[in-house]
Amino acid sequence: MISDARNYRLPASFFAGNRKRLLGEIPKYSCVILFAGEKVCMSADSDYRFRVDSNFFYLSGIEQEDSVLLIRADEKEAVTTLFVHSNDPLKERWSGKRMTVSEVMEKSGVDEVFFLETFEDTAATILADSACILVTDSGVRPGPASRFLERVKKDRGEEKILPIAPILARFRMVKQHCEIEMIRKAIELTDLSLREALILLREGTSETGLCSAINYAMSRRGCPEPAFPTIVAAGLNNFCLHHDEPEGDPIPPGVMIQIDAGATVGGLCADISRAYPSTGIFSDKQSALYEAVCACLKKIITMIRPGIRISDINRTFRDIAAEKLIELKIVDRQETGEANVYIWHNAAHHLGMDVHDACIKDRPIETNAVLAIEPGLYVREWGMGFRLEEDIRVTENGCEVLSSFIARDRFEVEDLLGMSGGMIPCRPD
Ligand SMILES: [Mn+2]
Repeated sequence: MISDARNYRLPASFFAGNRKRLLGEIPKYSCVILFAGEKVCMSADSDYRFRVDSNFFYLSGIEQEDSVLLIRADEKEAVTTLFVHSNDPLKERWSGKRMTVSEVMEKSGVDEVFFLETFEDTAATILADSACILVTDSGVRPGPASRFLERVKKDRGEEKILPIAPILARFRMVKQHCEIEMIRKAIELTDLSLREALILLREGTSETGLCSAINYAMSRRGCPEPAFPTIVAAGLNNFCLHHDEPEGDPIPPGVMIQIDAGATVGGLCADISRAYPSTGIFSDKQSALYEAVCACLKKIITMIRPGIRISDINRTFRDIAAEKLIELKIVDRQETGEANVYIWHNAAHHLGMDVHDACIKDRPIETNAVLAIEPGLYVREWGMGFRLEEDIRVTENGCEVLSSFIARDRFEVEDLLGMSGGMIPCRPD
């Protein structure tokens, strides 16, 4: 069982392997240039916590801001270089230690490491070389990648640019063994965090209480930033899918609590959703809707195998969901189009370094793809709506539910909550 996320990281051979594979797919005499990204200002002189660009990380293993990766592919061989911040003692006094050259070498396995001060000269040389094909990112966000792309377009025109994103999306759609191991650990950490938080429910708590408990459990085990803002939505807040500003009022008895949370380990994400009755025991209506969503989830899991597409999953989900809504008498059999009123989102996405991971839209799924499967139903008339979400790995003839050990069965959930229907009055946080 995981005790600390910091004990796990992808090996340098993973990043070196990704670079080698990329070289097999780009023309000879090209230059790959990728940017880690920069810190983003929050307000005045405070920045948001830095989050590295995932494509940069996939090829370098480095998470330090402003770093640049350069791969020069000549006729015969390729040289990989990382440009990183120098170890400025004054900056380190304020902002903490930067990686040393040998740490960068060890984590990334590149051929050489230079300080960023030398990057401009190198960039100018590459841009002046009219034969060279530049392989770089689209730079959708403002930042160094988009600024560099603008410069290339101006100096060289668009025809010498090869976008890297589609190539890397194709790679990233199929996970390697070490990535799957990291996702397994991220799921374990998410499970631990959920279980710790749910203990609070026994004595009464708020959305804020649960949300902070989940984040705290992750953080103190080496995951200070979850894969995405933790969602805890009780009662009518169920009807905000990304309710990530938890409220401090006590959660009343008799409502459903949607939790959607995920830890990251080694740069890979988990994404798990569960729904719990605040009283600890499902009422008849809660149980009926819960079983309906479970049935959708189970049905989807049986259909997953190599060759299917995300759109197949979504179509199956909508069909079975409509059937369940009719069974529950929420929708009339004569008006099945009405089911869409209660189906608010699709039921699957790729999962990896990004929680909604890179993919080529609707490309058939291959063995070792990792998906989050998340059917949900939202019924305003009943005052409740929720999704249940599992993370799965596609196998040669089906799929493995990586998160199967996290209580989901209705009776397992009631056991886990351990409240026997009696909740001690809520205590505001
Ligand atoms: Mn998800």
